[in-house]
Amino acid sequence: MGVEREEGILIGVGANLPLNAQEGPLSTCQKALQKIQDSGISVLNKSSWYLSEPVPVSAQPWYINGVILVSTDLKPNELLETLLSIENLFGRSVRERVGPRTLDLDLLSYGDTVCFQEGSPKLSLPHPQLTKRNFVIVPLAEILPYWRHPISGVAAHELAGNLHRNQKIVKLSPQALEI
Ligand code: PH2
Ligand code: MG
Ligand code: MG
Repeated sequence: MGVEREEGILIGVGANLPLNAQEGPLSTCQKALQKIQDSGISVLNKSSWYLSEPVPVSAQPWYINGVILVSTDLKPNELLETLLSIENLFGRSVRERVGPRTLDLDLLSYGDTVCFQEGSPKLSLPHPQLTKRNFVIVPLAEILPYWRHPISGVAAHELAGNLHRNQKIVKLSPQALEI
């Protein structure tokens, strides 16, 4: 029997500031997915949206977070550039590293690629914080439970079975999604 394994290109989506008076972070995340598709990147699967406590705990609004599985011919650096340009469309400006933001698109993993690229933009694959954040682990395990970390080999469902304390996360109900 083969070992179950799921691979792919994974993107983390997050937001915790409204775009304007009419559009909150959930709307921004949904629109960002549309923009990703419009740039020729296929969204193969997407997690539910979650509300998550800021990590590290800090005085800023809770985040909307989700994870998507995509397919693209873009190389990791090209994909990263595309994600940064979409962040900029939604008013993303450079602020503190873990400060609030209108949209954050993080390249979490790109197949089996392992890299540590310094410079601008910086790119480390898989994302060094991936296993430290419930707001990535929980949505990832929802869509790809058998995904395995390219370095440690630990599966998403195993990470989800051993979540970090003090990083609250709740799935938004389908009702909440209709707002
Ligand atoms: N992003 C951060 C810092 N902290 N916390 C949560 N809950 N969700 C995020 O997306 C997030 C964060 C920096 O990218
Ligand atoms: Mg981030
Ligand atoms: Mg980011």
